[in-house]
Amino acid sequence: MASSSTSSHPLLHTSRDYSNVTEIPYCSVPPTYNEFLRKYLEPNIPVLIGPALTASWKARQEWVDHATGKPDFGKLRSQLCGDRPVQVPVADCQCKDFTDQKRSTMDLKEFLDEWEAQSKDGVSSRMYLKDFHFVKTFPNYTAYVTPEIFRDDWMNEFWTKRIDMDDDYRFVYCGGDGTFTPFHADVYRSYSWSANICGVKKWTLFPPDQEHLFHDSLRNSVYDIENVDAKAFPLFQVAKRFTIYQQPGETLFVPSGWWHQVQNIGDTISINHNWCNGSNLDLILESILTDLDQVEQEIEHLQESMEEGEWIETCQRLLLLNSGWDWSTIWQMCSTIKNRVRRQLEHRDKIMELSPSYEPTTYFVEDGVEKRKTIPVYLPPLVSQQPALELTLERLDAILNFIRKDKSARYFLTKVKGYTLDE
Ligand SMILES: O=C(O)CCC(=O)C(=O)O
Ligand SMILES: [Fe+2]
Repeated sequence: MASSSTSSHPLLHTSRDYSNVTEIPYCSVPPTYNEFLRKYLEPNIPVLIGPALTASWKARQEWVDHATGKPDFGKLRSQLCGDRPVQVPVADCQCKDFTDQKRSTMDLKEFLDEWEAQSKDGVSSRMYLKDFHFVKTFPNYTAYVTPEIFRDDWMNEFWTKRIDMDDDYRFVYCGGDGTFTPFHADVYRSYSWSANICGVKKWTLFPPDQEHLFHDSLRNSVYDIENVDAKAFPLFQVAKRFTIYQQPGETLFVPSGWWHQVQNIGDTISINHNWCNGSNLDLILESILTDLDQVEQEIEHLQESMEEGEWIETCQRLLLLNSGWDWSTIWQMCSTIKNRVRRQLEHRDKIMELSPSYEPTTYFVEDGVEKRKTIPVYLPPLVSQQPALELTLERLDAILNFIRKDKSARYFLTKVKGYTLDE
C-alpha cells in the first residue's frame, strides 16, 4: 500500500471550488500578472485571452497567409525546411492506440506538402503534427516570446536548465480540418496554455470535480467525447462541461486537472506549453502521489519478497518510467527554482535593470550543489511577479520539507541518489 498521503499536506489549498463557474471568462484586454494570478492561476479557473497577447509574434505575422487566413505553406517551408530533413512527431487521428492516437514521425517538408494538398482539395486530414518541440528544434527562430503571465514556469525553466538531459514542454501543433486530440488531462496535472495562430479550435473542458463521471470501474477513461459507450460510462452525459471556439490569435489558459478534448476546424496551427509553479504545485504533488500509489498497488505482490530499500527503488523506477517523474525529479526542480528565487530576492534592486534576461547563465542544482550550463534558457519571471516571490519560497520550502519527511522519498534520495537534503 502507499506509504504517503496528501491529506495532511501543508501545501494543499483548502479548497478549489468549481461550482460557481458558469462560463469560461474572456479577457479581450490581456490581464496583468497580478490579476491573472488572483483570478485564474490560484483558483485554477480557465480563461480565454484576446489576440492582443500574441499580436507581435513572428508566428502570427509570418506563418499565416493574411489574405486567406490559412497557413502560409510556402513561407513555412522556406523558413523551416532546409536541405536537412526535420523529423517531427505526428499522430494518426483515425487510429486509437491504448489511451492515445497512434504516433510516428515524418519529415516536416513531407508533412507540409501533404497537408497543403489536402487543404487545396478540401478533404479532412488524418495526420496531426503534435508535441513538436519547436524551440528545441529551432532555437534561433524566435517564433514567439512567452507572455509574462505564463513566465513563472518551473517545468520549462528546470528542464532547460538540466544538465543530465535535453528536454522541454514547449510545443507546436499543426493539423488540418477534422484533426483532434482525444479526451485527457495534461501530463502530471500541469497547466497548459495554448495560443492559436490560425484556424479555429473547439475545446470542451470539464472541471476536475467531474472526474468520477468519466472513469469506468477499471479506471479507464473516455477516449472520444463524441463517441462514448453509455454502458461503460453511464454518467458521462451528466458531467458539467464548457465548450469554446478559440479564434486565431486567442490564447486559452487550461488549468490543472481540467479534462479536455480539442477539435480543429479548418487548418490550424497552435503553440502551447505545459507548465507548473507555486500555484499548482500541490496538484502536481497530488498527481505524483496518486501515480506512486498506483505503482505500489500494481506490484504489491512483490513487496514481501523484497527488502524495503529494493521495494522503494523499484517503485521509483516504475514511477519514472510510467509518469516521467520520481522523487529526485521533483526534489531537483524545487531546489533549482528555490535557488533562483533566493537570488532574485537578494537582488531585488537589480532585477529592475536586469529583467527580462535576469540570468544570462543558468544554474541547475544537484544534491545542493549548483552546476552551470551556458546554453540560452527559458526566460525567468519578470518584475511584476516579484510580489509573489516570498509566497513562492514558502511553498517551495513546504514541499521540500514534505519530501524530507516522507520515509520512502528520504530513503530514495539519500541512500539511492546519495543526496544530503540539507536545509
Ligand atoms: O491543440 C490540441 O490538439 C491539444 C492541446 C492540449 O491538449 C493542451 O494544450 O493542453
Ligand atoms: Fe491538453
